[in-house]
Amino acid sequence: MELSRLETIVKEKYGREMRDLSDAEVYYALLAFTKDMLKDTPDNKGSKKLYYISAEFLIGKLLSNNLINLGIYDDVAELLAKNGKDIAKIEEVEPEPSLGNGGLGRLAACFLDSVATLGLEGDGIGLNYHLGLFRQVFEGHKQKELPNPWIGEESWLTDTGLSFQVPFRDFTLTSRLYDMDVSGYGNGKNKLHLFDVDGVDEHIVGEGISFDKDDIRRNLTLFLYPDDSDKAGNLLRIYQQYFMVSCGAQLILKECEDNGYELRRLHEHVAIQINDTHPSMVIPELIRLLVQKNIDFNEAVEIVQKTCAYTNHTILAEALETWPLEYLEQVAPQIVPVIQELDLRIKGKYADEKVHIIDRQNRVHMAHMDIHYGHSVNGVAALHTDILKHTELKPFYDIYPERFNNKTNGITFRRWLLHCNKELVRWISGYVEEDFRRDANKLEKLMRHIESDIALEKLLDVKHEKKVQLARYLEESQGIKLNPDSIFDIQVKRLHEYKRQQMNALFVIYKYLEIKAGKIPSTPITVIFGAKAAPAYKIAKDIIHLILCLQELVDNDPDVSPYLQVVMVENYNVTMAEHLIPACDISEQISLASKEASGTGNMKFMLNGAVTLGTEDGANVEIHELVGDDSIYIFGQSSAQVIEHYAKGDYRAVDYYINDEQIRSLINFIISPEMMKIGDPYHLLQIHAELIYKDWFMTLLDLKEYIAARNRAYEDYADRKAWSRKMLTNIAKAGYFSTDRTIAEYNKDIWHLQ
Ligand code: B1H
Repeated sequence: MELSRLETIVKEKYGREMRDLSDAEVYYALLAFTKDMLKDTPDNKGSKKLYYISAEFLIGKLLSNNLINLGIYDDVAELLAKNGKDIAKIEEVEPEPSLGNGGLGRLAACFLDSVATLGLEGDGIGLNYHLGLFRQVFEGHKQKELPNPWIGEESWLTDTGLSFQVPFRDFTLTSRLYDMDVSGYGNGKNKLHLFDVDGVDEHIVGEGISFDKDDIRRNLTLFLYPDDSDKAGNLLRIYQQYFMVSCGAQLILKECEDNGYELRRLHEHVAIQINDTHPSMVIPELIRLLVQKNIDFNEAVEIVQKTCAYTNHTILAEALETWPLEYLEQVAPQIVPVIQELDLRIKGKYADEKVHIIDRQNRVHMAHMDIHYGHSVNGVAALHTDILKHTELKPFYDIYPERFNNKTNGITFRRWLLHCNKELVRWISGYVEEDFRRDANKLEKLMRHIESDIALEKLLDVKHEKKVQLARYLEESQGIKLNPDSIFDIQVKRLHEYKRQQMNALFVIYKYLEIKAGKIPSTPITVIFGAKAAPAYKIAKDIIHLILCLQELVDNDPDVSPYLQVVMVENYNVTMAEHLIPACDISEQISLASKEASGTGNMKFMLNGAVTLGTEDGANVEIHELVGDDSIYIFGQSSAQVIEHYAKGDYRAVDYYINDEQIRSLINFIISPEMMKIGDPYHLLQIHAELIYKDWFMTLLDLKEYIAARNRAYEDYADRKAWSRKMLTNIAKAGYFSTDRTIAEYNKDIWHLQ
């Protein structure tokens, strides 16, 4: 069978037997073998094709994902074992592509997996960042950023030889297209198209991740989200975005023409999903290109409108892109008249300035262009879509109610269950006869076993085994020792004030002081953080500093360390998530209500039997509805209350600080002598002042309720049987959050493929 091909590759490549190869050699043989297998997998084909354009695709390592989807993982693992090789060790050799920063990019990757799995024809379009986001290291309790090169001599990328000319004001760049195959689970394949430029030069990177931002020919595809705190950074982002969409638009039109389709009928053969506003310029660019191909402007607008749809992922003001028209003029002047004309048509129709594309300051509101000139706008969880309709984008909803729709996010169960938690899969298989691998809703059948002592005990055993495995992994990879008999309480996600890692840190201080005062927890507690902070986001970096100082404080305090441990893992990424999530007991989803559009980590944790401690925000609301009050810990003010606080401006952190002795003591501990001895007084004072005088994301609003809810969860944890019922309920109800469901909905309501 096919596996003999692997043995042939090994012989040809190395002239030795597999058992005599190093793990790295075996990995590269497997890479070649899997690429070969993918070549023989049929392409998904339909009369209409999806293009998912996104600045990020956080795909993670691909070897085991592809082997699972090709249906040969077990056979390969067995063959390796026969040759004395451990597939888990071999997977470690693969560098993780660093093409995303968080949920938005990981969602795009899960989507590609489900689109392929459902047999739909749909490709991703993005950029081939050579050095990724950045690699995080800790030095002196601080985050330091380093380049994260991930493209080796041999990789999943294939040079297609295809290139396009991208005209900028001052020069033209020739792109080069690299493709990766995207396998579907037991189905055909699609592609991820990553555009690049030949001239990009990694040697221009100096100290850390600094480089000459003006040298576009050599820096264009170096990094994802280069620092945009100055004008050069803003221009570079626009260069990247325009480069991505111009290449994408040219590819789409080329494929359409190659298929013999008329460009006038583009919308019958193509659906374009605009992932947040980073690819929004695809709208004017497509119109420009269609006009160049002799289609009348009005008709071009209509065609593009019927082709494009926009997903909104956030209501945070700073993430809603508006570009000065003058900057667009400097980078790609050819699309400016198109945008101006699109805007004029809106201004002619609507007096309300809130819906204009170009505002009085001559800034272009990218989302506004997407909404007016696309046919669909979706939010990513029920609550988020409601907020878009009735608050953030209300003036647009009033004009186009039929365009607004919700698509609650999901996760691919191939990676987040089949790959990362084989022990749990084995346990599920013992209780669910139906094919839950293909239909995630079948997990619901687990509920029949909610009273089965033996099922529950075995479930606890699985969790314990995953905790032991995590402990081993962290010890080997980062030298961190964990106690697998403690509660694993985990918050991993990008660092942002609205996600409130600082509130979690205040709980750690609370627990530390409580233990110091002699109140010992019934079960020891391990609090795990993982988060990268945007390099220019000072407060986020101060929060990391605070957590790392707490880690050291607790570690070195023999009164406390037997009962409490704080760990911040370095360089949190997809691979780390795959180790952490299956081992988690309590999943921290504590964003300020209304601010987390959906969250997808919450779904991964739930699927792996963790119990959520969270606010009624994003998809937590839907998790709560599914599992019921007994299998989740909900606390804090509602999104409606929070939105009202912002409207009235009546939240004052300093009032909480003055009026509540407990809150005051927790905050003041940040600048206590013991903390100042460990940390950098400047940064500790910064975060201390921030929490008292600014606290834009209302940490103190929910702090007391948070402490109470978290303590309740810890107490409940001691009743192992009752806790395991909560775990089982979470796993059983997670089926809704499969991206197979999300993608089926996108297809039914927006794309209409096949
Ligand atoms: C999400 C972003 C994002 N929403 C701009 N918006 C960025 C916007 O550096 N930038 O320019 C980076 C990221 N990311 C996330 O999307 C939401 O916060 C999550 O709640 C959501 O689950 C995820 C996927 O929809």
